Amino acid sequence: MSDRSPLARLLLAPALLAGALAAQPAPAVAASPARPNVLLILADDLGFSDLGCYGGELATPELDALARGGVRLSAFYTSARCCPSRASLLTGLHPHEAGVGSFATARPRERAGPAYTGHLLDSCATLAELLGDAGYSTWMVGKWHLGEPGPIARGFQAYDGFADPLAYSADQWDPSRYVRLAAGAEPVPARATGAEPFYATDAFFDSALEFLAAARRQQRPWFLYVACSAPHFPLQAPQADIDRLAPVYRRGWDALRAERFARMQQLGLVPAGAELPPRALVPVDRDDIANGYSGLQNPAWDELPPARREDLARRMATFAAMVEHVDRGVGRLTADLRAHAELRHTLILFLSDNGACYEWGPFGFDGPSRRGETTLHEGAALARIGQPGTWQSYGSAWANLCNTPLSLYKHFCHEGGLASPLIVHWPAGVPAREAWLGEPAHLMDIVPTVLEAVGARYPRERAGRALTPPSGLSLLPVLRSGGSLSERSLAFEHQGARALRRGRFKVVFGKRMPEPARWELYDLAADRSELHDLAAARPELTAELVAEWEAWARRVGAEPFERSDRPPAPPAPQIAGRALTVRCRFDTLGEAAATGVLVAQGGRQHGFALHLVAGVPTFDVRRAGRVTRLRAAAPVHGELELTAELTATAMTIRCGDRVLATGPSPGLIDEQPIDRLDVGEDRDTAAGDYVAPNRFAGRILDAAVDAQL
Ligand SMILES: [Ca+2]
Ligand SMILES: [Ca+2]
Repeated sequence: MSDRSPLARLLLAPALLAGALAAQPAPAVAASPARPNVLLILADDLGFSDLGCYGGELATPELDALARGGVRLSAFYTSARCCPSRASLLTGLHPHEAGVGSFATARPRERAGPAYTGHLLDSCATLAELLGDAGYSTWMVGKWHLGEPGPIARGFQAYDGFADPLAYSADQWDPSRYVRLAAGAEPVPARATGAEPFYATDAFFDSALEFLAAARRQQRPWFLYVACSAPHFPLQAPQADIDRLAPVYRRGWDALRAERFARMQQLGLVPAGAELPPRALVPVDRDDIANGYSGLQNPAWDELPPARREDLARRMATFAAMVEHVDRGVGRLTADLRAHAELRHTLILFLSDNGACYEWGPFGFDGPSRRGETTLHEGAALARIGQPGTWQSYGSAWANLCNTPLSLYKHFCHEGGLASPLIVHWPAGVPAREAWLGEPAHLMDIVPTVLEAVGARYPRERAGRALTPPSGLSLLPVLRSGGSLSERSLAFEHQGARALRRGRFKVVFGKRMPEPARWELYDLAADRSELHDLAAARPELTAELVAEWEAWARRVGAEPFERSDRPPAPPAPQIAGRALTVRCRFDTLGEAAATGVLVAQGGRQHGFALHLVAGVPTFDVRRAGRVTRLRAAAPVHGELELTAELTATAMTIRCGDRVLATGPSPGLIDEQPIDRLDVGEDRDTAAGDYVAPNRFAGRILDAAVDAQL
């Protein structure tokens, strides 16, 4: 970074940007029927039925107009979370093939394999790179969330968005969280701090318009990727919008869910006669962050105290206002395209990156995620919701509304995690279609679709590197004339959640449920809400689809397969009624406050876990669901060996010969756990008081469990 003042760097920005543009190849021709412009707009954590044209009560007239002039898909799928979805969207690959099967991270797990590298692999090309090669100018605003290499290194000429390429969210009101990047130039602030009221979603669309103006000067077709960070938390929006929308949401999620469902039936998105599912379950998690509803159904609106309802209505009104700002931004872009006679020759795609987000209980949270704080705002404090300095989510019950009538939420491979709206608008290339296009499609199809639309091919290699061939298929034939793609299955894996859809049937494996996770089978043609599990009635079909999922998981390196460089966990020892000695030698790889499981056996009923919490050696023993925790007094780091002992009378943690902590025993674990023995993580349900799998990012050098009668 330069040591010039931020203001000097800001003033340099236009010159640097112009310099970056001048370095591009000579102008060719602007958009044409054969080479349309491409405008890809991504919303963040928008629910399946939030848009007006999908049945939502949110006012989204601009997106509804695009839908009327284009095509809407009813079975479009994402990847259950922001970063894997973005990886898939930009590369035409499954997230695992692109290197982002789980989180984007600068510190991939030691033995997780290339599917979990945490940034885009060299073996994939981005849509920006491919369209740049095809002579397009390439622009991005918003949320990257794929770490380094960032948007410029991966093919965009200019970027205006998150300063932190790994960030999953940022304060919408704080301009210092955003940066402008251009090829060959130093980063500069996206906006002068304090110069004018800053609101990120509006600022992203300001920049998008600015980029369009710059693109036109280049006389080439352009690709603009608008990656909104709305309506992801923190829920923030101008107060007047929230005031206006709050009365809608004071009516509560039960009434609004029923109304959405009825509208979806009128729109033909849900079959007439379908049943509205009961309120969704709150996933099993720490009771503090789940607002006391861990494993329970979301509460009825009318049963909540008035003060809670007021607080929640404003949270949801803030979410709705964020979506309205996205819609208005889309309207500004389409007006600009119309004014420049470009709308006809621009392929516009609008989608969300995953389903609505439940984090973490029905009342939402305040402040850092997972800290377990939910503030009930009353009186004058209500008006502060969503304003500068706040950080709020809206919780699981509103997310349930936003995903009406689908099952569960973001994080899950049930339909509520994976299903997104997709609107395609391209007057010169795709005729408007009133009926829903029901062909199952996936965001990895966007790259092949766009490449076919612009007449480009996916190359076998690029810049001397062999590329993984795209796993997606071009949707253009079905967008143009309906019908079906060649028969294929769509498979998913994200942090333990799994699914495979083939034709009308889907197998799905849950997590964080009160019952142990197992494969479920649904007939989505009859039961899109995944209410009637057919696995027991159709065991052969279930096994066939599960085997297909496993073959896919092995092929793309999705967990639990292909982690060949991680030593297989030893067979789980018999521990019921025995004294235990758990030993682990490990290296935190320079991390001073590492967190994660060293050795764990068992799950949410019985088991033990030796783990680190911000570097502090911690020993959890779970008996009949209850955890007894022993903690060392201070954190550790580096390469060392810890030993944890459980006897009938004591729990002890040692480092070598030194006792770090000792305390009374809750007794021996008196039943053999169902979950296996794990090293470096805790699969399936959590033996300790944390969220499974709670992976350790360091290196496990050796581990053993000794059980003595
Ligand atoms: Ca997201
Ligand atoms: Ca476990």
